[in-house]
Amino acid sequence: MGVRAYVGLGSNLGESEAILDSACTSLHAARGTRVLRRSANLRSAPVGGPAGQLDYHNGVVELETELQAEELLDLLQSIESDHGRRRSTEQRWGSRTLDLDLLLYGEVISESKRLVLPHPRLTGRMFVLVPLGELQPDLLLPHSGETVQTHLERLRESTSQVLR
Ligand code: A4P
Ligand code: MG
Repeated sequence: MGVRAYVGLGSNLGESEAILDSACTSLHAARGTRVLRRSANLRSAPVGGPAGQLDYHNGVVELETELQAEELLDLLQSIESDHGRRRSTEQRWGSRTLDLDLLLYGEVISESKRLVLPHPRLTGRMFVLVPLGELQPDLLLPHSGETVQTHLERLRESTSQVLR
């Protein structure tokens, strides 16, 4: 039995829906990793970053993986670059063809330079909590001990983030 992990998918450049589909296919085909479930895609206004960006398409997948967390991050970054992501020429939070964020890797908490788990902005983002809550509303987040649903309800009361 592998580790259960959750990956956030995002795109706001190019054929975003087709890119997210293709990224899921690549994840499922990768050694030691399979996609168990995928949320519906949702569209949302960009959070942060330069003005004038197009809306994002976002979703979340649930994986079972035999990879170590850092190996899974390597896989996510190689799938991003296969889909035209060019980190070196980007502005922070600028438009991108594909962003794959490792949201949760089992119950691991990590603060290493390269990998922070759970993902540091997970609980502040509607475009992550809504699709994650569709898959696993009762999942306990290891750093807070609270469920996805609880975080989602709290964020709904305080945020101005726009979902379409
Ligand atoms: N890194 C550390 N922890 C992780 C993790 N858990 N998962 C490091 C993935 N990467 C992690 O990421 C920068 C570095 O974070 C990596 O080298 C890795 O070692 P990146 O993907 O190169 O750059 P980024 O995605 O631009 O940076 P960042 O700060 O991770 O941005 P976010 O948080 O991913 O936000 N608005 C909407 N509506 N929808 C979106 O999807 N996305 C962003 C990007 C901003 N606004 C958005 C959306
Ligand atoms: Mg990212």
